[in-house]
Amino acid sequence: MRRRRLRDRRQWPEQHSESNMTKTLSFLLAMVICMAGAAAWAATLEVQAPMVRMVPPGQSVSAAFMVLHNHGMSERSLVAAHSDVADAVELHNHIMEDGMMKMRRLDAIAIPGHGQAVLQPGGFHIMLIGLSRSLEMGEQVLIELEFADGERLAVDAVVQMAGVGQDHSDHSSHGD
Ligand SMILES: [Cu+2]
Repeated sequence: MRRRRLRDRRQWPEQHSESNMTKTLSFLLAMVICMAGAAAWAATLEVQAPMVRMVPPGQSVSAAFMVLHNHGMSERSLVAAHSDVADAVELHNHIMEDGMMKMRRLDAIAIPGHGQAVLQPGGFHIMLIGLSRSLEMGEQVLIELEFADGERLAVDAVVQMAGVGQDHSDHSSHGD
């Protein structure tokens, strides 16, 4: 079907020379390899323990945390996140400046090849600004992650108290 469509569009002559056929075959083969490659490549990102911090009704900001695993060789880059529970969704980090913990907006969070990026309280996080509704304990919030190469990954993040289910205890900061 795809072959016919291509042929029609390009209006190839009735009689195909052998080299044309060879070209067609290698083109199709390249496409198949490409598609197989894309599937394998998409599976190289893994999201672990996605969660959204439970906040009291009326509070307008929250944050999402998770661990992003990159099973591929090359670095990946999280460049945006989207969710309909908030008016704006931003990538943030906490930095220590003049002895104070401050939040900074980031353009991207890098996930090294065969490495991970940990989004957790006091560190990298996805900031949910202007919550469009109250969060309920235990509910799942859909968050779409957008990567530099255009890949989008949808994750269901569970609303829970921050710190629960996380490996790293958080003594350093209660600020975020
Ligand atoms: Cu923040």
